[in-house]
Parts: sequence; C-alpha cells; structure tokens
Amino acid sequence: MIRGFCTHEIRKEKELTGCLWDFSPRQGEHAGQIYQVATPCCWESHPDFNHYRGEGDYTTSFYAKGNIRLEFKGVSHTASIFLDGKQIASHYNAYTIFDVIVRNLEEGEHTLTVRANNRFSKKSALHIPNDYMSYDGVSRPVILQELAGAYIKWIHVTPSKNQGKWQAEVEVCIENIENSPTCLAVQAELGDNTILWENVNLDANSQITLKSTQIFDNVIPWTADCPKLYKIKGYLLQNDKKIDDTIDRFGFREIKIEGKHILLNGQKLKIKGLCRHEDHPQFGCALPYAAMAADLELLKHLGANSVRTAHYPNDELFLDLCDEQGILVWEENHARGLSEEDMRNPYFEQQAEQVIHEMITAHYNHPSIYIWGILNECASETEYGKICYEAQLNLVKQLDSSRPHSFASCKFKTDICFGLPDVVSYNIYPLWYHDTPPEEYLDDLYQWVQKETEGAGKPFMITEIGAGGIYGCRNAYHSKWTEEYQAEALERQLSAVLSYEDCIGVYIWQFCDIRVSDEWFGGRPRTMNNKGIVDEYRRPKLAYQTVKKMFA
Ligand code: ADA
Repeated sequence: MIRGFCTHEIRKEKELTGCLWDFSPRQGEHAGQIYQVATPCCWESHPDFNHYRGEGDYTTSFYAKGNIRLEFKGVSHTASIFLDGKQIASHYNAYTIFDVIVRNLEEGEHTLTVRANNRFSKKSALHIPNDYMSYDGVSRPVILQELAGAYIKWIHVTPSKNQGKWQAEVEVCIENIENSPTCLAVQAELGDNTILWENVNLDANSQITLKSTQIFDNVIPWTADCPKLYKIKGYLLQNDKKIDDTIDRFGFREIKIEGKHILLNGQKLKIKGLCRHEDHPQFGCALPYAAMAADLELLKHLGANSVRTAHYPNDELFLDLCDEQGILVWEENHARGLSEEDMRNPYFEQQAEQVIHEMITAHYNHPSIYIWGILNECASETEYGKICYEAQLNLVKQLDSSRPHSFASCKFKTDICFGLPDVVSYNIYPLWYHDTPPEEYLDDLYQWVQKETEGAGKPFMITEIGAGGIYGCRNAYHSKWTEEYQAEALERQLSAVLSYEDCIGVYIWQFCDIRVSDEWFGGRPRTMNNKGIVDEYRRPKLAYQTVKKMFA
C-alpha cells in the first residue's frame, strides 16, 4: 500500500515492496546466506536475526525504461542503494523519505539492492543505543515511478482565514531533469478553483517553485469532529499534453497561538494524548497498515484526541489515518536524550537538520499535524545545546511558518531555551522517578517557568507523564512495576495535569510497551520500556481503564 489515497493518475508508479525480496546478511554466522523476506520488514523479526547488528542486502528486480524515480519511504537506519550493481544513492536515518532519479534507463529487467546498516558508530549521531530500538530493514515501502522530462517534486497548501474567508497559498515545486531547457504549463485544481501558470521556463537540470493564493467559498473546515479532507491535483503540461501529475490531500484548518492557548480554527485545544513509538514484537518498526489502524482504534477508544510521534517522523500511512480520523499529531524530528557531548558529534547538526527538511517537505500538508517538535530531552540546559535548538527551531519556522514549534524538555529548573519555542513542553515523572506529589511538582515547575524564564505566558504542555507496569505483574501491596501501581500513579498524575488550568494538554508516556536497545537492559525489565498503557501485544493493562476514565 502506497498511501491512504491515489497520488498519481498520470505518472506511472508501482510499489516494489509488498512482496518477497531476497535478504542476505553481510556479517555474522549467516553471512552470505539468502533468505526470502516479505517486505516492508525489519530483519529483527526473523528468528535468526533478532539481535543482529551489521549490514544486510535486500534485493528485488523490476522491469522499466526511460527516466525512473525510486522513492524510499524509510530504510533503517543507513541505506546504500545499488541499481544493477552500481551505487546510485545513500541516506542516513530510518524515519524520513528519500529518492533517487535515474535518467534514460535501458528498457528491461533491472536489479535493485538496498544495503541497510543498523550499526552504532560515531557517524550515527541520532541512531544510538537508546530507550527504544533502532531496528534494521526496508522498513517502509519502496516505490518505482516512470517520469517524463520534468516532474512535480511536491505541492504544499497553506490554508488560512482572511477576513472571514478561507484562502490557501499553493506552492508547486517542479524539476526539469533533462539536460536541455524546457517550457511548461502548470495547472493546479483544488475544490472549485483551478490555477494555471503558463510559459514556465526551466533551465536544464533545474527546479522552480510556483506560488499562488486562492480564495474559497463554501468550504467545510477540517476539525477533529469533522476531519473534512480536500484533494489538490497538480499537472505538468507540455504542448497542452499532461506529462506528469501529483495528487495530495489537505484540510482547511488554521493553527494559531493566542496567549497561553493553541487555537485550531479559533477553538482552544485541550490535548489528551499518548506518545507512540513505531514498535511491534512481530514487525519491529515496520508495522503494516492494519496494525497502525488497530493502534489508532485503541487510541480513540481511550478517548485520546492526539498522538505524539516519539521520537521521530512517522510513516505517512499513519499520518493519513490521523488526517482521516481527526487525531491531532505532534510530530518531531529524530532525537532522544542526547547530551551536550552527543550534540557536539560533528555529524549531529547536519543529520538533525536533514530530518527536519525531509520531515516538513514530505508531511507539510497533513492537517492532523498541528505542531512540530525537535530534540526530545537533549541538552537544552547548556549554551552549546541552545545554539543547536535555536538553529533547528529557526529552520522549522523557515520551512513552515503556519504551525507552532516546541521541544520536550526534562531539564526541570535548568532549561535555558524557553525563549526559543512557541510552546513550552515538559516531560515529568512524579510518582515514578521521584515521589513528589504530581500537583505540587507541576505547579512548582509552572510557576518557575513564569517567574524565571522567557517561556512565561507561552502555552504550556506536559509531553510525557506515566509510570512502569509489567503486564500480569500484580500484588497485594501494589509495588512499583505492578499494574496496580501504574494505574494508581496515572490516576493521580492525570488528575493533576488535566485539572491544571494553565496546562493546555498532556501526552501519556506511553501507548504500548516497546523494545529497547540491548545496551539498555540494565534499567529496563525484559529489555523493554514497560510504561505502555497496553503491552507490546496491545493487551490492555489495568491503567487502560484508568486512562479511559480520566480522558472521558
Ligand atoms: C524520557 C524519554 C522517553 C522515555 C521515558 C522513560 O522522558 O523521552 O523516551 O525514555 O523518559 O520511560 O523514562
């Protein structure tokens, strides 16, 4: 499955995954052996490779000719791409889309090899041993497309209200992939509006972004209760003939900050959410569509109205589901708990900013995303960290001025970055990592932010709160790690946060139990993070009913 809707009627495309590929590890006891694996997949799902760290080659073949574009929705975590044995691309990071164009491919059968590498090294500043698992594999779909001499790279739609009327700024980015100049017409159809740009001249191997603002009548806004989606169809025409197209979806909704509140179409948001890793004991991070949809059903059943993509950009199929079902999304770039030393890794800033570019370019139109987050619990208590936070928050705003931005801090009263984000967000664990009463801890922290930081007066949110509970662990005295303790802790935590007038919302840590890197075995029973409201098999713990009651 490529997307929740058809993205091309003219451009020919097909999914290369969704079938068996050859897989061969390059190291270890099975090096060189060939396995048949159903893609998308993680090799950790295979009994021979639960703990394998190294490189593995995933190979398939396809028939094509002319200009082709290969789009990789996610390869974990470092990819080298070979076509007919010749390297044509590479990419770092499991969670963002990348592509490669091959011009004038000879007609016939061609071999595609994706060499995936999940080793930890100094060259990997974001995928490091952590309190979640860096899996490996062709973990999201691979798409083959046939292109003409020019194509539409992306279309962005920015809806807004202007004097009571809905309008939308439309941006169309097109690229000429020929070695000669070309002249095109570009057409965009959205709702009852058609936009036409004629005589668009592009030099050889160049790209251009066209802009137009349109006014709309009788629009149905996108809201959580009525998540109305519209399609925009972009066409490239050469001599009046359509040579390429791209279809995307968007919603008429506008996010604004007003004092201590985030407004969606003028309504104050009250976030009741959960943090969710892309993790499953059978699929690793390569959850199939049905598993994503099942997770979303549980989130809605719990009474949640939002999900936080901790701690990296999510599969766009999951975001399509959130768009269609009106579930708000806090999406963030890829980072968790990096120290100042980690952030001083020479690869860090470039890798983190690349994720921001790729995340926002690909996910811009999803109406469910209402905020961009960066750098979960990184070194925002240090001067060096502040330089990176400022650079990345500025980049977010430069790429998308239509959404607020934030970062989840765990630095209690030592954070020095609250002057930077639009929204102040904290991860706190009263009753788990310390026994302070939640209401006391929250108020003390909020007052400190108002009195001592530049975050005063900004919207304030709790982006993590929770406790561990091991499925099936019960006892009469409700000790830590029992389901009873987790349920009781969450009841007190959520009661404090949801009743705190100046807190606009909460994300529970976390939706489901997840695997963590083996190096984290010490602090995590079962080498799992056990703070899920459901366990890794999505079996509800006692806390499930507590959260459902508190969110009602
Ligand atoms: C942090 C972190 C989460 C998880 C959590 C925990 O807040 O952001 O990824 O590690 O702590 O379980 O302690």
